[in-house]
Amino acid sequence: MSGRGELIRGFYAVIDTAYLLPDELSLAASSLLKGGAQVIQLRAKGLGGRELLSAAIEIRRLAASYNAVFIVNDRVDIALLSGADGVHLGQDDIPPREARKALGAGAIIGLSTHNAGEAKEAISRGADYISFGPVFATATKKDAETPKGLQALRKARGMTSLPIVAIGGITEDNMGEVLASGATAVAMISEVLLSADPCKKTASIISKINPSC
Ligand code: 3NM
Repeated sequence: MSGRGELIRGFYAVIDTAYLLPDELSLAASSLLKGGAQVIQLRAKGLGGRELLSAAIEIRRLAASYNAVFIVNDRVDIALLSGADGVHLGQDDIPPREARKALGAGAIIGLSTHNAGEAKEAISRGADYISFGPVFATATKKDAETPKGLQALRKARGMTSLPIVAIGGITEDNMGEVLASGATAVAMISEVLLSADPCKKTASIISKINPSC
């Protein structure tokens, strides 16, 4: 396994414009980082480049102050210009190897996968980690595929040595079985961003993943 993906484990926080206005992004990032998030992704579908870059630069600064990893969804250009640690790419986005040409050898490159075949191919495509989903039904991603379930997650686990970030319908209640099914990390969007207190929610999730005693 490439070592670059090793930092992707535990709770993978996502700051998403599905639930946040552009001027709420950095405050939300700050809450999740305060709650203990060690990985944070900015996912801002539809936001213009200027606003997106300015949010990315601010979240880059915040993440660095917490020693957390910062990943930009989809946009290699924004990852490069904001100095992010990496980028998360869909199957039809710029291929991982091309993204690495722009971002450099040390960049952490994630690839979305939705079945065992895509999970198997990810290493040879140059990814450092994969996401796998949707594990359960989700209202956050409008074009999400039908839920794959834990059996498919276990199958994907058997196909690759890369870290797997499980995504889609994951909650504090079901994350235990998701991690037990082979996920290296769990990504949650609505569970955290729609909670009454995203900082406390993050802290609670993390304390269950890494009990301190
Ligand atoms: N990607 P929530 S599912 C962004 O299957 C995303 O690749 C998915 O949001 C995939 O935690 C998803 O609110 C949405 O269900 C996850």
